[in-house]
Amino acid sequence: MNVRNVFRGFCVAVTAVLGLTVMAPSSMASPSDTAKLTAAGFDVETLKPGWSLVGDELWWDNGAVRQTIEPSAEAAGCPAGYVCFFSGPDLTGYGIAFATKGKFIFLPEYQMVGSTSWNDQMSSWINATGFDARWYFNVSTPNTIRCMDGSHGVSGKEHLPAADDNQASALYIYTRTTVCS
Ligand SMILES: [Ca+2]
Repeated sequence: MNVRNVFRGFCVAVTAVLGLTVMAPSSMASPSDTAKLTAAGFDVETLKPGWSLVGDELWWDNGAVRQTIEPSAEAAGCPAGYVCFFSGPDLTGYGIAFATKGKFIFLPEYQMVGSTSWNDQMSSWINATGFDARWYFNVSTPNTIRCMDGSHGVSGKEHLPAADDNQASALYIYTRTTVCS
C-alpha cells in the first residue's frame, strides 16, 4: 500500500468516525500532490474531479486520460493506445493524452495552466491508437471535424493550417480504421 492509499484510508476512517460527508476523490489527494500541482500553476479546486498525480502526470480514469504538469520545449512522444494533443506546434508545450474509445471527450473539462482549459489550445497532435479518430471545432453538433487517420499506424500533424490552430474542442476515438478513408 503506497502513501496515497494510506492517506485515503485515513480520510475514510476519519470521515466514518466523525460522520462527515464522504470526501470527493480529489480532496483525498495527498497534501504533497496538491502542493506540487499548485506549484506547477494548477488551480486544484477547479480540476475535473477524480484526478490523481502519478509521477509528473495528472491522471483520470486510471490513466485513460493523462496530462503533463510541466510544458516541454522538446518534441514529445505519445504512448501507444492514445491520441495526444499538444498546446504548441512541433509536439511541444503542455500535452494531454486520451485512450477512451467510443465516446465524446470534451476538452473544456480539462484545465491547462495559463488558460481556462484545453479548449481551443491544440496546435499539434499524434494518433497512436491504431484506430481512426476525429477532433471537433466545437462541443455541439454539427461541427467542423478533422480526421486523424490511424489506419496506417501512428499518424500526426506538427503544423496545423492557420484556420485549424487552437480550434479543437472535442475528440472522438473510434474502434474502426475506416472512418477517415
Ligand atoms: Ca496552441
